Amino acid sequence: MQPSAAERRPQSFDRVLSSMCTEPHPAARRAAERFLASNPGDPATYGTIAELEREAVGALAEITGLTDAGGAADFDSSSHGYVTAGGTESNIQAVRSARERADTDDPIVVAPESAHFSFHKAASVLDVELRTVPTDGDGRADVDAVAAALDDDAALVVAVAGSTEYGRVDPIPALADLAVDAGVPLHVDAAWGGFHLPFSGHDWAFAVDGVETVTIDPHKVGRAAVPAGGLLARDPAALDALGIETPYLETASQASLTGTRSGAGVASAAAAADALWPDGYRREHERASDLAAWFADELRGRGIAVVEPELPLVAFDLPRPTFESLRERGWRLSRTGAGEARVVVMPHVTRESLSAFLDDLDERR
Ligand code: 0PR
Repeated sequence: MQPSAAERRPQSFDRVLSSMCTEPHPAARRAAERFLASNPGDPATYGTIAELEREAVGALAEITGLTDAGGAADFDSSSHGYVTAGGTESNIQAVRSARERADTDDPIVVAPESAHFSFHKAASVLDVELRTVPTDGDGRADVDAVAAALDDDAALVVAVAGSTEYGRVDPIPALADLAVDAGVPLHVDAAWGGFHLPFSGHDWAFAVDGVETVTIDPHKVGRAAVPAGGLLARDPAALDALGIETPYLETASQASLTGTRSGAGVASAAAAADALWPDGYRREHERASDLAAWFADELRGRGIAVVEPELPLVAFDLPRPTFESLRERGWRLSRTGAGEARVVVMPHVTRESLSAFLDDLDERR
């Protein structure tokens, strides 16, 4: 007989290789449990979680280069962002804000085809046209193709910093130049990549003029609890554009898409950043990058074609029968649209787990 829901245990992360979720940091887990019943959507009632949200957004502002390390004394984090329910909400809200601020009746969002499917949801919900353009041969946005897709109705350009399938980082400075010339904001989706990029040497966020909004998810590489996401805006007006009057709450306006929100997500995002920013995240970036490079070498040594990793995500050729038989052995793998297997080197993925995976792979080839 199945144990009751209260007694069931989640599956272990040991063989989970393509998820972008991971084990939360122990401090994040404890904070999540304490704030399970607090609603950051009602900050005047739940003041402590509102304060933790300001801290979490303050940390995300440092990570994305909106403020310097230590934060600016007069920086009001609550007017520059909030903790969302994940990358999908952040991307929908970035599109919504751009639509509200654009001077056109038929707004268009231009995005590389590598953009996450949440932009298709955004276009559908918000009744805007999503114009996707091809990527270059290596999976990054093609700047000329983006330029060609811009016209007077363009409301937003999207860049991806850490693509879902290949971990690619678009040429953000070039896309930002284009966007500035066209008078259109640039949104950067760093939902997964955002906790690696401060250490990888890329120009990717608010340090680049023209980047107006950024998605960065604490519940992925940030090691907060699911589903803590982040939306950041350079200009408070971009967040104001999302505000809806809240007649019966003590606070006058709400920018989030959802109403009641996860106090666990918010508290754990603040606690994880407290524990890990910057040194812990830097160490994890270095560990995961080294491990991805090692794994790519091991695969190549077996004569397997590998997509050279940029951030710690390795895509490689794997015939379908081998893929299926590894899944049957319990390995949780997924495939790119083009059919490669992908391994996302998340904090729970170790040299030991990848060695065990390679042993199973060797047996099946
Ligand atoms: N932007 C990027 C670049 C993403 O990779 C993702 C999620 C999102 C936005 C959307 O984020 P949320 O799912 O938090 O709304 N990418 C993964 C994907 O769709 C999400 C994922 C996570 C899938 C864990 C499976 C899984 O086990 O593949």
